[in-house]
Amino acid sequence: MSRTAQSNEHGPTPSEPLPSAQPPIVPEPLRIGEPSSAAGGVPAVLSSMKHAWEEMGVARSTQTLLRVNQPHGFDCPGCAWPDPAHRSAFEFCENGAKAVAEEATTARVTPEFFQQWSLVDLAAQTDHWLGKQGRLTHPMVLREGATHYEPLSWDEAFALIASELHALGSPDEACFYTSGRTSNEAAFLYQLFVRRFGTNNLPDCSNMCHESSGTALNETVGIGKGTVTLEDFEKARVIVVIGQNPGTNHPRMLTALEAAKHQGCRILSINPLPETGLQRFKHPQTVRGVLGGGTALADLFLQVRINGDVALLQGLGKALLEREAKRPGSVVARDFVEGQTLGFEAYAAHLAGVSWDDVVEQSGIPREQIETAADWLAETDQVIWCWAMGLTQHRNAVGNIQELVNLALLRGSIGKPGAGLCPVRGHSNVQGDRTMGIWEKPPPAFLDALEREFGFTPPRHHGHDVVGAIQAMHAGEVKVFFALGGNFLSATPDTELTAEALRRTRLTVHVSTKLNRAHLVTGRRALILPCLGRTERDLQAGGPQFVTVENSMGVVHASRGTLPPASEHLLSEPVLVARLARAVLGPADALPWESLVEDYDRVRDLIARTIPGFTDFNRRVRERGGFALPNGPREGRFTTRDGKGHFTVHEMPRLALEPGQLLMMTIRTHDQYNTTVYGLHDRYRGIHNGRRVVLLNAEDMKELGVKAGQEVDLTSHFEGQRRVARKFVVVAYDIPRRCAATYFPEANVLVPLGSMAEKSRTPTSKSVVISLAPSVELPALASGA
Ligand SMILES: Nc1nc2c(c(=O)[nH]1)N[C@H]1C(S)=C(S)[C@@H](COP(=O)(O)OP(=O)(O)OC[C@H]3O[C@@H](n4cnc5c(=O)[nH]c(N)nc54)[C@H](O)[C@@H]3O)O[C@H]1N2
Ligand SMILES: Nc1nc2c(c(=O)[nH]1)N[C@H]1C(S)=C(S)[C@@H](COP(=O)(O)OP(=O)(O)OC[C@H]3O[C@@H](n4cnc5c(=O)[nH]c(N)nc54)[C@H](O)[C@@H]3O)O[C@H]1N2
Ligand SMILES: [Mo]
Repeated sequence: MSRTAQSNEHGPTPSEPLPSAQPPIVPEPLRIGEPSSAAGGVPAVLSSMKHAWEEMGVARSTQTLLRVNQPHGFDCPGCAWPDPAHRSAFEFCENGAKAVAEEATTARVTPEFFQQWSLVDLAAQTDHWLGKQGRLTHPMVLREGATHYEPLSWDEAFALIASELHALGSPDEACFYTSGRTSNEAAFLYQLFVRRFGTNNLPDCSNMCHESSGTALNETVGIGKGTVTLEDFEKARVIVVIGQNPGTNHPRMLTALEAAKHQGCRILSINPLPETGLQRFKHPQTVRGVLGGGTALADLFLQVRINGDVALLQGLGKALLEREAKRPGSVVARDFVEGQTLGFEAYAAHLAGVSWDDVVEQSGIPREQIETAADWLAETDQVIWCWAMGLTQHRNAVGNIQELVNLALLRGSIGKPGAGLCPVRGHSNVQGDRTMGIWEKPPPAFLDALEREFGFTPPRHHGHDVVGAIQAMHAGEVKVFFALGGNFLSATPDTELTAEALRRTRLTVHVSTKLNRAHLVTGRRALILPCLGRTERDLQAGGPQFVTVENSMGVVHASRGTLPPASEHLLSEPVLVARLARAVLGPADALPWESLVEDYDRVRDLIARTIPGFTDFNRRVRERGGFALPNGPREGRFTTRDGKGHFTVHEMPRLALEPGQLLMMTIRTHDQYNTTVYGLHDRYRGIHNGRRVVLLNAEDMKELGVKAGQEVDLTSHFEGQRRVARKFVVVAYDIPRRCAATYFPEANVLVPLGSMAEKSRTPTSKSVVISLAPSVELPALASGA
């Protein structure tokens, strides 16, 4: 396997293969069992312990896991679900334990490792294998034409980036990506540096995630965030979980749902799949949960067709308005609607024209079930709407979310206890990063504040989002790509096209904790810059530092690592950004970058002076549990320009499939964190030892003439373009007709770059039109050809 490192001035010869952008297709001894009947319980405890012990050993596991989400510990790098006021000693879940183990592993990726492994050889390994190699220890460079990374000093790394950035024709020829784990302090400094450099090219993972929620909510209620707190879950009478799989992706949310159930709250689950976590939950950290039968969660499960949500939500609205017509004043929150909202008449008129036949056909839900759900919504206004990627990644994603806002406005279910909107965020600080100004379309007021505080003229024209960045790199308009975290190559749509876009740049830079495929598909030159993770001690000249994050419910709190750093060569993200800024902006730049990061309180003072809601930041963040940011709609005040909540009207999208075509969603297994593959078990869905599967309805399988266990090639269809992914194993599953499911990121190659949500430009990762055909053996091709 090992080849010696070598570089030459002329780049790889044409016959040399390029590192592959997609994981290799390896034989997987797939085992299909029954989906689990309950989430959590003993298997969850065993699974957390297995991952933790394998990566960290027993003593380190105990020491580390006891610090997760504690007042003096670190924020779990898993998800953005908030911490309860009364925490238990074990305030983490199975998948949080895996996220922590992934970072706190004792394995290391050293310069010797990179000397042994060429990029082509590394790219032939699976994503699971890449992650298992451990933490990155040194800054590494891929010189022009080289086949291997080699170590370099931090100063050399920053000088190299500075020279490439200075050589650009305009600052807009560089893009600066952010993944949502970056702390508030690092994010604030980063956007400040990027804008001082002169561009708003700040794409982030949010563009692929909850951008549709932000767009939908800003337009209708005036804030791009949710309006509930964790306490609202204790008071709600109905909680709707739509397009979200909390059992896997936000397991601690199940605790809140279980508590709500015990208070008599009903739970309505709307999903194409009967996700285990929503059916029954055994709390893995209570005796009752581990030994008992657990709690049945969902009272009603509406098995909606993929992208049938607008139809379903309009059906619910229609059913509510029919009840109102029978008993005027019984359902529509008249005072609220008249006093605080606009657009109700147009909405009601539109629903009057929607036919029940269309609702039932397009949603796939029988009318009786819609009527039952409508009865619940008519009985109480204490309703919380929770959603995630099942709503945000469709062409009509903004419409999906605005239709549920319509229902909340109709019943007056915003701005009162036990009611409101709850987009459940993904990355642990994705919401905070946006608050700090990581946004390619910064609001003018934000730029005005930067201008006032820092005395420079920030660029005003909008920058590239994720899709725009890929297109611009592909067109040769963006020549330097810098990523603060994440795995841009594998997380984005259209893997092969994105790979080509990255390869056309002059320089790609990744600030990372772990090795991933984005390090292997590079510009002419590339850097890997290793940084501290959440779990690690951050010691600067001013003493031990902590950082801050904002959770899904707008609460800002501290996160303090305790483990010794994985290597003495790591920089913290704030320090890394400050040193980069100095190298690029030069000694004359007036900001005291070096001293700012000696003590992060100084960064927080700048945040307090520029960002609304952060007054007295340093004092308030030291209070137990942190503090909540202002939220108009939560406080009963819409913050739209006219101060009103807005009803909106949307055409019902119609399923338009040709014979043989299916609508495919790309989803997460129980054993991954986005592109990080922890293991090969999707335990709750009963799929073991493999990820290259396609879940199909048994009736569709018959019609298409495919059998369980058979290998098929998937072709996606978009505007006359075709994309192919080879060798997926067919699994018969409880999924609506003409729907299919595959796993992210293996199926990203099928997601067309041009297929985006209207307004939010989020790739439509849950609405991919595919057809399938039995796999045929192709003659072996050189990889990358
Ligand atoms: N362990 C773990 N935790 C995570 C992550 C992880 O990868 N692993 N990722 C984090 C991130 S960044 C995010 S954004 C969140 C993601 O959290 P989720 O949004 O829960 O993640 P997905 O697996 O994409 O699941 C989408 C869910 O929506 C359903 N769905 C798909 N299409 C439709 C539709 O058209 N209508 C409806 N009603 N439902 C639909 C799917 O069946 C699935 O249950 O989780 C965060 N937490
Ligand atoms: N088809 C399809 N595509 C999708 C989705 C989907 O549902 N379907 N979901 C989308 C969503 S919701 C999201 S959020 C994106 C995710 O996109 P990204 O955020 O870009 O991807 P991740 O896989 O979360 O990034 C993992 C990498 O982050 C690095 N990392 C981890 N911790 C740290 C840290 O503390 N600091 C730094 N600097 N680096 C760190 C590690 O090197 C790791 O390899 O993917 C999107 N892509
Ligand atoms: Mo996400």
